[in-house]
Amino acid sequence: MSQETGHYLFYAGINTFGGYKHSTDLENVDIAVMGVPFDAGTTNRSGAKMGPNAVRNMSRLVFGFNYMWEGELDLDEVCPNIIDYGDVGQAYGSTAVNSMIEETFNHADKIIQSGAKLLTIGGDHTIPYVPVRAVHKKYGKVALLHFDSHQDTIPSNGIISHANFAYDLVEEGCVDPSKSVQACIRTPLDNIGYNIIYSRDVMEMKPEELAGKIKNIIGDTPVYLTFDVDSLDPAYAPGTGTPVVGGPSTHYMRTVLRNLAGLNVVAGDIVEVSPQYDHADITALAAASVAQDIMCLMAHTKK
Ligand SMILES: [Mn+2]
Repeated sequence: MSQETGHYLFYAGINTFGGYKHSTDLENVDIAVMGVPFDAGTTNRSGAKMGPNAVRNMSRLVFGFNYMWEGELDLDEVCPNIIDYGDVGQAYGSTAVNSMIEETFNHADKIIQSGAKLLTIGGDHTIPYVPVRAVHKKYGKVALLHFDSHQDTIPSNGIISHANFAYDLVEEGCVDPSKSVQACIRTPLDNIGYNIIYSRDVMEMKPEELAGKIKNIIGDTPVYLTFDVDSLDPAYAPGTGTPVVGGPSTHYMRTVLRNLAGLNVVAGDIVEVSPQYDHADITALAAASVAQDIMCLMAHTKK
């Protein structure tokens, strides 16, 4: 007796993101998914370097279906050439941050210049330094759409951690904060000019309303979307280094993303999954699901 198996059985075969082929050939690629297994920037509990493979593993359970976008967009039809680019930027020791940034930039730049959309799987929140610089090089000043419980706007003053990119990238001129949104914030710092939507206000809004506010602010500016998994309440994403209670559910945020269709998302990431603190892969599953939504937002611009 033979059975039809293959990619429908997520536990079998070599692990690639979503079951897409592993390749670094960028010819006619629609979306490249790249892992950056790096967490030397964490200020509290480390472990996010184990994130890319944990998210890859659960992604194969997720990508057999696409319920959130049914009737709106068929990802594989709009984007027939999606690749798992593999991992880059792994580094340790006293030069880890600079090594990660240098190596990862070469790959991110190549992917963005090829015309492909780039989705990076972290890794900690140091990672956006790299793809945001790469998209700035191609598109000029971009809007940052930043879902997080933290603002990450502490000036690095040269000592780069996962808490600085949203400040430094404005200072560098890569991000226009007046066109950008930080949402789900619940550890307030000084505001350096971003449109901030605090978590307590998010929790009072329907997801459609939050998406509408975001679209009004960003308009048609090219967007870099960074999704810290700790934007979700720890009940839905316990496997992360710096959890903060008081955030939305995974379904709520997926509905927000679904309602952001039309934004010009040129690249994005999902970061801060730390499988060591996870339970039953709940956080990796959430991250893989959100990754699918971000890819659909990217695909939507090609429709
Ligand atoms: Mn965070």
